[in-house]
Formats: sequence, structure tokens, C-alpha cells
Amino acid sequence: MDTSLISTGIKYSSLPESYVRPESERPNLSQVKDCENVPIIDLGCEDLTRIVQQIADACRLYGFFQVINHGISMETVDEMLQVAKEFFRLPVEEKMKLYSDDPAKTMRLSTSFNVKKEKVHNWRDYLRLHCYPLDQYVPEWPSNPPSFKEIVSKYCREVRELGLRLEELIAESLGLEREHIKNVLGEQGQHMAVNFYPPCPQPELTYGLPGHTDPNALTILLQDLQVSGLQVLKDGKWMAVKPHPNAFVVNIGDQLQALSNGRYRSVWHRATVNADKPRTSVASFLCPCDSALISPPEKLTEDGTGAVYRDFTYAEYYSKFWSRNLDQEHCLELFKN
Ligand SMILES: O=C(O)CCC(=O)C(=O)O
Repeated sequence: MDTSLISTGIKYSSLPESYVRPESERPNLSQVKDCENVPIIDLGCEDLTRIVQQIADACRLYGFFQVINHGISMETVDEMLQVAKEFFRLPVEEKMKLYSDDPAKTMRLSTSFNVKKEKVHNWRDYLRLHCYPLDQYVPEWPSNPPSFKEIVSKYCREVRELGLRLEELIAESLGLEREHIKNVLGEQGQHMAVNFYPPCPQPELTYGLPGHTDPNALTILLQDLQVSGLQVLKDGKWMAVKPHPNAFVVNIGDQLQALSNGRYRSVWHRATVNADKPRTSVASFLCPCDSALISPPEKLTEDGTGAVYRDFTYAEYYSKFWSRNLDQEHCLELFKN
């Protein structure tokens, strides 16, 4: 089918066939409970040992957590969400100028996930941006809304700092040198997905994004406070993660699962959609440099288990990830020893 944006402003009365999941793959929304005990970590706490311990527990048991007092101002966050919403309100003809299905592009507006590979589409449009180094990529970003570049650059700078700080804390939580993860991952790239999920006529038949893990190192997700949609897999059950005021959701990605020799889990998560309300989320991904060799440190393999995954470069992993459909088996399974 000829796939194109769904953020057209037109209200659909029924879900187009190409978005309808087979019955066995549907989200079963009535069965999904709220995740009541999502770890919320206060980064403003003065007790560093406590923070590190909380991170260790959250990464091991959940693969994700939320952070508050994270150092990013409310103004920066609000402006980011506002400009994202404003962007998706632009006329569809204007947005289509940025449309592309080619995952290799460093700036593109697209829809679903990987429209050329997937059998069923997802009820999502997204703007995908490379964000580091900023001077290299900002010139190609949208210039409409006019404030987009400035607001998003500021947001990216602050999120990067937070991400690098989290990587230090995660390294410490694994008993490694503070800089270990950052050193292995090299000069990290930073990508952003500005996701927009329009109101969906039949949310129980489809997804905004089906269950997946993130191929990168760490994801920092900003979600719309008013509209929920994020769900995570915990102990085999999908649970809804209600937005927490002034918090970011932090996901461990596949690279940290491999680097931690499987101690920390790259969390399966998905986005469901709503009948009446559009939802916006902004995912920032810290990505190892292409040549980074993902290999667990000796300290994490010397307990006799050896390395769970074979060594690989991030470039190798990333091209494998995008050659597949999103909801196939975990991409890391293909790298198991
Ligand atoms: O919208 C969400 O809550 C999830 C987004 C996400 O998983 C992604 O962009 O990879």
C-alpha cells in the first residue's frame, strides 16, 4: 500500500486494513494494569551510594526507571513538547516535504516504523533527527516552526549531559570505573524520535509502536503528561507506565544489556494509542560510535559464565537491527555465543 503520514488532521472513522493486527498480536488493552512500583530515582539526592544502588536494582529488575530532579529545567521540557506538537499541526503538504522511508537519512519525517519491511503498519508518525554534533545536523532540521531549531538544540544539549551522567552512574552500579561505559562507547551519537500518535478509531486493533527493545545504549523518553501510552513488559506481563510529573523515563538499550553481560535488561516496551486524544513523546537515544567494540569487561565474565554475546561493533548491530521488522525476536539473540 502507498504509506504516508497519518497526522493529516482528518479524523478516521475506522482503522484502515493495513494497520489491523491479527487477533493473536493485539494489545489486549483491558488486561493491562498500571505499573504501580515504577522505580523513581531522585537524582538530586545527596546520597550517591543510594542512587547507585537504586539504579542497580532498577536496571536488573526492570530495565527502566524514571528520574526526577534530573537537572533539565521545566521550561526546556515544556518548550520541547510544545514545539513538537506545533510541528505535527503543520499542514500535511508542508510536512510531506520532509517525508522519507530511508532509515539511512539523518533527518526525515516518516510513519509507522520501517514501512518497506513491515507487514502491518503502526499508528505513528515520527520525526527522526540526528543531534550530535549539533553544528553538523541542526542546519538540516525543520525550519518550521521557526523556533524549532533553537528549542530542540537546547533540549538536546541538556539531555545529552543527563545521559552521560546516567552512564557514569550505571557503570558504578555494575562495579566498574565511572568512565568505563563512556570509554567503551566512544564519541557517542545522539538521535531523537519525535513521536506523534494521532487519535485512533480502533486502538485495540493496533499499536503506535509494537513491543521492541532499543538498539542503542540508553534512551531518555519524555512523555506527554496528559496522555498515557507507554507500556513495558514486566515478568511476562504488559504494564502501563503512567507519566510522572517532571520525570523522564530511562530505558536500558541493547548495547548496555550486552556490555553488562546480560546483568541489565534492555526492556521490551511498546506504545499504544488512544481513541480521542493525540499523544506526543520525544525519545532521545545515546548511540555508541560506529566502531565501538561491544564486549563485556572481564569483571563481568569472570564468574565462570563467560561472555553471553559475541563481540560486535555497533555499526554491525545497527545495520542488522534496521534490516529486520521491529517486532521480531530480540536482535541481541542473533549475537549470542
Ligand atoms: O512513545 C513512547 O512512549 C515510546 C516511544 C519509543 O519506544 C521509541 O520511540 O522507540
